[in-house]
Amino acid sequence: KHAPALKENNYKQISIRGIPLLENVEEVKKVFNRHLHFTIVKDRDVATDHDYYESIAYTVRDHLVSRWIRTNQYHFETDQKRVYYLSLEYHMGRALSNCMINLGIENSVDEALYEMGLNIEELEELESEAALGNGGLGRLAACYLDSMATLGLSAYGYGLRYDYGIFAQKIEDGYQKEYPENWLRYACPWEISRPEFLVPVQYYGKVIDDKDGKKKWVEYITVHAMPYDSPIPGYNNNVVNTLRLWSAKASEKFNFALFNSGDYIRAVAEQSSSEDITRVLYPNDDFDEGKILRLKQEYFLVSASVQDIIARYKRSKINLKADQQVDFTNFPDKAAIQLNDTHPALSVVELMRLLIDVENLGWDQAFDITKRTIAFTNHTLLPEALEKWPIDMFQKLLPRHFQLITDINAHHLDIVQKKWPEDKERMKRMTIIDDEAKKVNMGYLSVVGSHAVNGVAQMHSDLLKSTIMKDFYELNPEKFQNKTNGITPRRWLLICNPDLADLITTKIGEGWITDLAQLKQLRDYVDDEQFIRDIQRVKFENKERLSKFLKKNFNVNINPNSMFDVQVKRLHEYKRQLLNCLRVITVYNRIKANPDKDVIQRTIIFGGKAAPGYKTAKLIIKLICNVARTVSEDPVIGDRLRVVFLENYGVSLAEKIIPAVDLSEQISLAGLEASGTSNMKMMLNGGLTIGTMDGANVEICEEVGKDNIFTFGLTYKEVDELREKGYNAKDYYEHNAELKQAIEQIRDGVFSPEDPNLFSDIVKSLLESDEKFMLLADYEEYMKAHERVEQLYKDGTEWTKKCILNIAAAGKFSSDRAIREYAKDIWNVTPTDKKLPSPDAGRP
Ligand code: T68
Repeated sequence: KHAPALKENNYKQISIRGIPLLENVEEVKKVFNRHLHFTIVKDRDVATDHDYYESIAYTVRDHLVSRWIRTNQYHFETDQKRVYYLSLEYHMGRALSNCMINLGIENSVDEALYEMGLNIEELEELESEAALGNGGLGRLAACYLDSMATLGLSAYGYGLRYDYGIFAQKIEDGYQKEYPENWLRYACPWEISRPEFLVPVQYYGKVIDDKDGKKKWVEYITVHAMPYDSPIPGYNNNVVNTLRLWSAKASEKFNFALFNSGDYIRAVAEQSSSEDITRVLYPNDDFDEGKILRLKQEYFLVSASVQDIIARYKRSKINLKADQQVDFTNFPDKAAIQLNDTHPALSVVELMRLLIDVENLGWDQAFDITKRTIAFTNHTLLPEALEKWPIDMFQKLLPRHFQLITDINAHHLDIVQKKWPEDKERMKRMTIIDDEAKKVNMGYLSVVGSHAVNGVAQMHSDLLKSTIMKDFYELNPEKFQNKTNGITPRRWLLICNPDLADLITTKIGEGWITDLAQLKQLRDYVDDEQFIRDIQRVKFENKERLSKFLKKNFNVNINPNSMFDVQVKRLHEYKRQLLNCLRVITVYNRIKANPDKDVIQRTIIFGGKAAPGYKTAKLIIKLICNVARTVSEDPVIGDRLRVVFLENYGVSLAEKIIPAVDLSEQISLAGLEASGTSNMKMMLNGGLTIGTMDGANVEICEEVGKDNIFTFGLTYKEVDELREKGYNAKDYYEHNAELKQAIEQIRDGVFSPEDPNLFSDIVKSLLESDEKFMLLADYEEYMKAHERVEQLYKDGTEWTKKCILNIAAAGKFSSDRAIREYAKDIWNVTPTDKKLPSPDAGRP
């Protein structure tokens, strides 16, 4: 029953990657059988496909282990500066194919499984994905781990091991429903728990003055952080770094009073409440809910990680040799801590606390060390996303930290006052602790406690300096930098689009895999007719594959001969899926009005999760689904237009969609999307962009040239001016008949005949209160841009040439480039392209 399609498998053998040695294949089979027997404890009569998946995962993991141990030994020996990436989110996706590719063993594994009658692609689908992130921010962390390992950095990711990552999205009757996703139901073969490195984390209690005049935190409760380590293999360099995720474990002392009072059962039962800290990922992107459990999570990550970092410093080579009190003077030369947004901003205060209260350093030295160690990345300008904790809540949960922030703030305001003695307003604006609003501003804390602050695309970094961080920029201009985001070319081309990867390699060799700028050599082939045909064939086959997958898994029918026009990303008003929807309605109306006109066939694909509490976003999903239904039920439309909303968009689905994209929708209002990264993924896979001048779109346009991208809409400056003069939706509504018609149809229930008022809130906000997202202001130009798209698409060759130019220009958007910049400008560490010795080559 496992006999795989022979043709497909034969085809996969014809590959430029890692020629399999028969020995390896035999070895893989042996290890696989050993794991099925000894680890899974099954025989072939009762083994399930999932058992086979686990056996192959353990087999691949075995290949990692000695490299992993070796990497740690090597990092100890060389004692180079370590980089610590702290993030509340890691959207890793599946590990199996990534590990096989990075280790260069995928062909041996393929062949071995084939000989045993198993199909690797089917088994891969059984891995539950580690979806411990919301959107771009969590995926960025995952791409950066891949690049740090590939560049040979001694780097560690620190995060939380949520029992439940992002929810599973189902679309029921057009509505989003959220279901918990228990990704740990089957044990995860990639993680190793390390109970011996358990770390205590403290909450609540109070601070007293000790006899020797020191501050002492007492009467706190303790929760333990249990580390789980996962391997992060570099590409083909024998490096395996570590992602350490913390899980909350009750401390036996948690309910000491209850234990002592003899209420043993209750004491044990209540332990689970402290373990709730890492139960679930908050499903908001670009939104701060301000819940105490979230603050507990943030401190949990920070405290466990910073203690771990200090412990590693203390047992590092220089300190073991020193044979004396550990000297923290060199700490910033041995550790760099990067904050992925403000979520781990408490690192500033926790490092201060540990240096002062535990390591007995003076305040000034502790603050100097802290600033030189920590750096901060901002991912958004949206006011509703900026973290500000209520003073009461903060002070109760973390009394010692509140004191330390008060001290840091006093020190900071002192400097501000010296620089601008007369400027009371500025002092008020710049305070970390806002006594009027009774909030602690985590963004300001992050800037004050760091030596470097960066945005995630040039435009975003510029706006940081001129808007939300203006005062701070004027105080410390030298801190502010840009680090334009990137994506890993391993997962987002080599693995997800193997046929395109092979095609590129036949032309320019495989250097691009670790040096993506080499793609520019493809420009030499832009007029090569055979190459153009090959690119077209690969794209078509990817579209066919996606169509089959959607048919099989979602019973969705799409036509691979149509243009795949795709907007997949979290659902958020600022990303303007609703603008796309208005466009869809207009296209629909045009076909109806002019059924004999020759138009290109389009499949318009949406996908993305809305935060469970975000009503408007959820209603937009419903509208898109209803429009899709109306279009598909209309006999006049035929195969000219198809609209689909794909369920449960995440990393694994993205890997299937991205290679099949013709047109990439990146249509946020200028100034609101910090960078975007799906724009980069689609470009790299030969999709053309239709987009506003926002985030990294600006740089995509610079790289590929404005003739090879469809830009439209207000610039940031124009948005600013329009807001200044007053945005009036009715101006656009009254002057554009097609726009008016589309909105009226929504208002009149054309897409919701069973409940004509269903979308009245959407209509109301479009017409009365949309100065935030200005949908109508960009509608007309958006429609025109789509007409240019259509014109070009009619000429398959010209279209494909632009695809080639886009791939050729995507080099800048490699996360390797981004990490090289962080390494040089922020962390002061040096990447290497040298391989570590392979495991059979003796200890380094
Ligand atoms: C995204 N932010 C940016 N936030 O929106 C996107 N927020 O432009 C950028 O490309 C990406 O970060 C990477 O830099 C997010 O994804 C969140 O997910 C988030 C999570 C919790 C709280 C706030």
